[in-house]
Amino acid sequence: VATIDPRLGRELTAIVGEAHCLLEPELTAPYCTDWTGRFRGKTTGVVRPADTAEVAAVLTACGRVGQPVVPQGGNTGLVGGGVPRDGELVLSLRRLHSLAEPDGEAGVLQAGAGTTLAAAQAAAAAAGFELGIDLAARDSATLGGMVATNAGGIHVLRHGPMRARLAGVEAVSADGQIVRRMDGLVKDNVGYDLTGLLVGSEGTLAVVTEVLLRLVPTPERRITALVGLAGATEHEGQPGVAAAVTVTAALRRHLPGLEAAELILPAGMELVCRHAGLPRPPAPEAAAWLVIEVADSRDPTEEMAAALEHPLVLDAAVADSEGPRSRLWAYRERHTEAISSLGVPHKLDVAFPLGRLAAFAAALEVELARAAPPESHLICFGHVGDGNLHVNLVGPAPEDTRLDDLVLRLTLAHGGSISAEHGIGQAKRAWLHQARSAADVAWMQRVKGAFDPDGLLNPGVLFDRST
Ligand code: 2HG
Ligand code: ZN
Repeated sequence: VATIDPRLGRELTAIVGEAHCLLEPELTAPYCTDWTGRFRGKTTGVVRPADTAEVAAVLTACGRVGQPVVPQGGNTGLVGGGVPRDGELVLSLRRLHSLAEPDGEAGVLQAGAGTTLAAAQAAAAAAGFELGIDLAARDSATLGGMVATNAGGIHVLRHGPMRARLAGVEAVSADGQIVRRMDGLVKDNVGYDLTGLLVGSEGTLAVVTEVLLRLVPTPERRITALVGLAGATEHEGQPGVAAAVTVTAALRRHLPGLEAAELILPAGMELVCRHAGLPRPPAPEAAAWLVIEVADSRDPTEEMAAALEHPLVLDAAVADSEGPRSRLWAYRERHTEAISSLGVPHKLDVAFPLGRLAAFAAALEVELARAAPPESHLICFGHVGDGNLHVNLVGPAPEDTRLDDLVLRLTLAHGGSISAEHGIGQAKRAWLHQARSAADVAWMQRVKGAFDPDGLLNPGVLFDRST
């Protein structure tokens, strides 16, 4: 624990109330470790403001004494971007969970930054809409955190990432100024796109307090399939991944309503079945599986069956109602917890042009077989429709980044991105300069300096502390 400046402690208590200014280690502990258990640090305290005015007052008070702050939502981040490192104050946004009635005419939903994705989805559904964004951590992940990380998830293929779903934000700067861009105008070119700039800024520029999300009408029909594939041995690269890429490309061409194309490989399938006690999947000996989802105004069953007439498709299980659909999704969605049951994972969230994914996966297997200790596990899965692979390594100690280095070096060598949807956080900060040009990093640092000249917002995330 780090000790708080006593005057600041009194001021924060006066702003948020005693019950929401946590200074005791037993109370602050859950805010100090990330979901994976890999990132943990010390904090001076946790404040839980109730509204935007209180957020602004907290930031102003912290600014006066130079107290650094880590904004935190549902604490489901995977790159250590939402937990304190060295005595920062945790600014928890979870109490900002106001949720307006969906505006069906404008097709938008207004919600506080601390609203969980699941709560926002339920509000949209009650009015006949969806958010067009979904991910496995929906019950805890908050909308503000999803803006800060430009979260992606399983429907990016059709509706884009958080950046595309966002019609406006309200945010507070390090010096307590509030900016609202919540009109939801599709056309609005008055100066810089501040909303766009905050998406993916990982809490380093301002604190998001409210969001306006675009809605899509709930489709009449939605079907999900778990499809076992034969290895595409005649293609270059890892045969299961190559098959998934080939079949996904075919599905995309023939199924305009394709919403999700998710990849599972044998190591992950075996682990998730064992961990979650799931029945054997279709084609148990497959080289890969796809979870695909198609949504349309008409019944897409026949269209999907025709699209699955592909030489690499071995077998499929299809579901068109809620219970059976979520039973198929479990094979994919329970990967993250199944992996954590093996130990503290190293998570490398990388993306490639589709044509390079299989070659990367093959090179990864070869290099890790050589470099990884024999008792370690490599589990890869992800959003194949977006070229996004979640490389999970369990074995090396949390602070041992030699294999992380190998994976990210290989990623760059294959023309990929070192962060597809989880962000840079503290986990990948050291690789920023290899992934972006010197001029690019310099521009980003100028933006950071303009928004947060004293470096009080999420120091040590994205950039080194010294920069
Ligand atoms: C997912 O796609 C999340 O389920 C988590 O992005 C990925 O656990 C992971 O590596
Ligand atoms: Zn993901």
